[in-house]
Amino acid sequence: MTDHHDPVSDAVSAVATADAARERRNFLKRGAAGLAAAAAAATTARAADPIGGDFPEWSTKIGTPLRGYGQPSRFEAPVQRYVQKAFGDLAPGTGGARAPIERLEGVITPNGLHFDRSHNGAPDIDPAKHQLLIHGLVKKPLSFSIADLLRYPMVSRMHFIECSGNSGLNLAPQPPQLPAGVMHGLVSCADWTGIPLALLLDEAGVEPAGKWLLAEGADSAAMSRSIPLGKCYDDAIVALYQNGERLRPEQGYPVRLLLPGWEGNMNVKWLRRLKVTAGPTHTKDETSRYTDPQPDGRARQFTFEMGAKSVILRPSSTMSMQGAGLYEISGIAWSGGGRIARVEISTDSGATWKDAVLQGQAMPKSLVRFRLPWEWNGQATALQSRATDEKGNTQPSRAAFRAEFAPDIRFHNNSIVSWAVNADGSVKNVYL
Ligand SMILES: Nc1nc2c(c(=O)[nH]1)N[C@H]1C(S)=C(S)[C@@H](COP(=O)(O)O)O[C@H]1N2
Ligand SMILES: [Mo]
Repeated sequence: MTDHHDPVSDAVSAVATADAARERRNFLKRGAAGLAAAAAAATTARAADPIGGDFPEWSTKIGTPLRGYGQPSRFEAPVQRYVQKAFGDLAPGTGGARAPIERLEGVITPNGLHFDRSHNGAPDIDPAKHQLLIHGLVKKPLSFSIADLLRYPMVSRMHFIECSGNSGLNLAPQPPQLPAGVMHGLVSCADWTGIPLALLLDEAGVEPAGKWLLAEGADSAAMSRSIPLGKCYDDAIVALYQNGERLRPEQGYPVRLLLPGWEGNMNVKWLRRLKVTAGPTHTKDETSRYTDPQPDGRARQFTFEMGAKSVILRPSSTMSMQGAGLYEISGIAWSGGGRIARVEISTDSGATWKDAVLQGQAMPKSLVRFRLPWEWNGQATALQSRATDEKGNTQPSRAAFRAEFAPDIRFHNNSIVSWAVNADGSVKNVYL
C-alpha cells in the first residue's frame, strides 16, 4: 500500500513554498526522537482507523480546484431560506425569505441566508449610476455617488434586523407545526459597516425646523419611512458592507439604512433619498402596515424599538429527540432596547426557570447565543425561554401579549415561544 502520509516525504516535498520551509525548519528541529514519535503516532492513527487502513476516496486525489468565490459544501445544499411569496408568482419579489435559524449556530447569519423581506423584489442597481440624495430642510442639499460614500470614515457594528411581522404566524388560532425558521426566521444578524448617518447630515446642515427624516428606497415599491432625527444622530448607519463584503442585493446593495434595534421595515434598502422634514410623512408603508390594533379600537403607530425576545432553536418544532439523556438547549436572544442581560429557560412548562449561559460578549442590539445543558428524563414536558434586556424589558407570556392587543394583531409579537417535548421524542409548537 502506498504511504500517503509519510511525514518525511511530506516535509521534503513541502520545501517548495516559503511557508512550508518554515514548517520544515520547525519539523527538523524536533530531531530524530521527534521523527520516531511522529512515525509511531501515524501508525497508531492508522491502526485506529475505523475503515481498516483504506483511505476514503477524497483522501486519495486532488481536491476541488481553487476558485474565486467559495460555496458551502454540496452536502449543506438543503440549508436554504424558507421562501414565502405573498402573492405567488403574480408578484415573485413580494414576501419574505426567512432565515433557517434552527440550522445555524453562533450569532452571525451567513450573507446568503440573511432573511430577505422585500415589497417588490431586489432591484439590480449599477453602483456606478446610483446616487443618494440628502435634501429637504437642510442648508446644502447633497448628492453622493457610491464612490463618494466609500471615501467617508466608517464604523463596523454587529446588529440584528427583525421584521415586525416576525412570529406573526404564532398568532394563528392553532399553533403551526413548522420549523422555527418559518415562524421566527424574519430575524438575522450581521457585522454591518458604513458611515454614521450623523456625519452626512452634519455635512448637509440640518435646519432648526428639521425634526424627522423621510428615507426612500430605489426599488419599484419606493418603500419609504419616517424616522425621528434623534435616532439618525444616535446610532444610524448608512451601510455599505455586510459581514465584510459589500451588501447582498437582497439586503439593499449598494447602500441601505441601518437603524439598530428598530423595526426591520425602517431599515430602508437600496437607499436613494433622505429628506429632512418637520414631521412624519405618514407614507403608505407606515400607515397601511406595522400599526398595532388595541382592544379599545385604537391603533398604535410608530412602534419603533423591537421588544426583548428569544427562541430556543435546538431542540425546536418539527425536530425529534433521540431518547432520554443529556442535551444542550441552544437558541438566540435579542432586544432593540440594548444588550440582553439574561435569558431564563424553563424545562417544566414554565413552573421553574434557570439562567442560561450567554455566550461571548452580549452586544447591544445584536443577537446573543444562549445555552443550557438539560438532562431529559424521557417524559413529556415543554421548553420555554424568556429574555430580559439591560433596561429590564422582558418577554411577555403569549396570554399577556394577546390581552394587550386586539385579536387581529399581526405585528411586534415578542411573546414567549413554547416547544412541547413528547414522550416519543417529537417536538411540537404549543401555546402555553
Ligand atoms: N426599499 C426597501 N427597503 C426595505 C424593504 C423593501 O421592500 N424595500 N423591506 C423592509 C422590510 S419590511 C424589512 S423587515 C427589512 C428587511 O431587511 P432584509 O431584507 O435585509 O432582511 O427591509 C426593509 N427595507
Ligand atoms: Mo418587515
